[in-house]
Amino acid sequence: MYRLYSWEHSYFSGKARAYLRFKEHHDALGPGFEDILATPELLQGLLVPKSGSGAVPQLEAPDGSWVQDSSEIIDFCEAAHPTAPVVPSAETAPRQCLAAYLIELLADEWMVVPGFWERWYFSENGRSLSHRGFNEQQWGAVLAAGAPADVRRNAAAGFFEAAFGISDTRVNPKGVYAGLVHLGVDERTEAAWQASQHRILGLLETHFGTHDYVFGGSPSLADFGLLAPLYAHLYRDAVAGFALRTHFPVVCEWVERTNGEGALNARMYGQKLYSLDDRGELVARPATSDGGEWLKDDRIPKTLEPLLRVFFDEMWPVLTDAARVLTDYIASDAHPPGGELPGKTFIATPGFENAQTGEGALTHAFEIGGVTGRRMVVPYQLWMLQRVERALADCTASISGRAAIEGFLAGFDGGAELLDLASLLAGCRIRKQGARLYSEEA
Ligand SMILES: N[C@@H](CCC(=O)N[C@@H](CS)C(=O)NCC(=O)O)C(=O)O
Repeated sequence: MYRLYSWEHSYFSGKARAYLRFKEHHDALGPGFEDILATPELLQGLLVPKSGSGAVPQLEAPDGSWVQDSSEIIDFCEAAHPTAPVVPSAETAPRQCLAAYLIELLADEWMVVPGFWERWYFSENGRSLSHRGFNEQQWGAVLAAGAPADVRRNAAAGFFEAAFGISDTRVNPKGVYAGLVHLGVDERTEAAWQASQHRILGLLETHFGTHDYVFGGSPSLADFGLLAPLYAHLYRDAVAGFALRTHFPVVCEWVERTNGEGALNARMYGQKLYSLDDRGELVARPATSDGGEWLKDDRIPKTLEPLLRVFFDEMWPVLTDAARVLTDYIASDAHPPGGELPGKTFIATPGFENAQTGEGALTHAFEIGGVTGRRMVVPYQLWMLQRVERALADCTASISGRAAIEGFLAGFDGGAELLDLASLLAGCRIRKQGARLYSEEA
């Protein structure tokens, strides 16, 4: 069997787990998978020695290979198990294919900021709305798995103090609180990040009002990507979860449907709804919208376009600037040819703190919602853009594909720039080995 090492409360674990459940549901995952709680004992005694990294999720394949990150887990399994694909075909559905990768990137590396912020903001001392107790419970479930509840909760409370300095987060940010600053969240920008999240949730509430998944009646890479912020942080965490259920109930339904567990009301892939015929016999039909399938003829629903517009409005300018900063860094004396680059999403990578914090060589000014801030460059995002570049090459390989993509991208300010990803990435190509990133030698 595959073994997924994960945590319930982990952003990227929710994405990988829901994907694996979908494949398993379709009998498309060979021997299937076991979801294994990645306790500290397993992290230190197994994951770090085997893969060199203690990040979750990680997948151990039946052949003994170890795979991370979540995008590679999906790529690895899609290559090994092509039945019930989650990426629309580059040949027959190029627009849906490209959109899937862009939405994955937006969800993984842009929506992560406000999702991460909500978890830790509402765990700080003195918040009138606080889910600190819930957060201790969910972390304790990993840190002291199987111990009595009070021991679990105390283990997390002690960890939050030791690792994150939770009683002094604003003056002396440590751990996750330092990570938020590295990602460009501070008292000036936090409302703008939250507004970005609300903008996206509002768009999704409308979209999922008509279509049960991003491209119709069956999930795709785009849905699993969106589940990363939406499941562990925005649906499960108590303060964000209350707000989500109250203001975005249709998005909540989609979370249950995409997570693929306990979703009878929400309906999910493979489920049937029944009517009665003249003789009172059950007559089945697909329970999800659009006949239970992706929309035909490479159709991008109108309600999805504004979500892609968020990508081009908010994230694309930051990515293009980050590519330039990384290009300069790689060309500088600070970086040996082919040398290692920072690899973490949530926080400056140990060893790169000088470059990724303050005014360091791997930081840059950015704007969100009209407010400017400063944040670290995350080379992993440029690695994800290389994925987009590969998809784009496949999607535009035919004359008709190229025409479809050019027409599609012309609908977004800055969209046409994506066609020239090769120039943008020329000086900052990245080689990924497990969790570690290196510059590609020219
Ligand atoms: N980009 C990665 C991120 C993995 C990641 O950052 N995981 C977090 C939890 S959601 C983690 O394990 N952080 C602790 C660490 O990096 O040591 C993915 O797609 O899987």
